[in-house]
Amino acid sequence: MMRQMPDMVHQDGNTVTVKPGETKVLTWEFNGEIDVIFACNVPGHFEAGMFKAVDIK
Ligand SMILES: [Cu+2]
Repeated sequence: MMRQMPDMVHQDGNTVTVKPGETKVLTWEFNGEIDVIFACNVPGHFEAGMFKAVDIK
């Protein structure tokens, strides 16, 4: 879906879109133990390895 809409901008509270060199803060809060994978949603970036799995204890 992201490949079909490459200019889509995400600003919904759970995602941010930043330009090269730009910095923004995104805060997520979790309750309890959970495994989370966060990733870039630019087309092709997840497949290129731009993601991180976190085991929250
Ligand atoms: Cu990316």
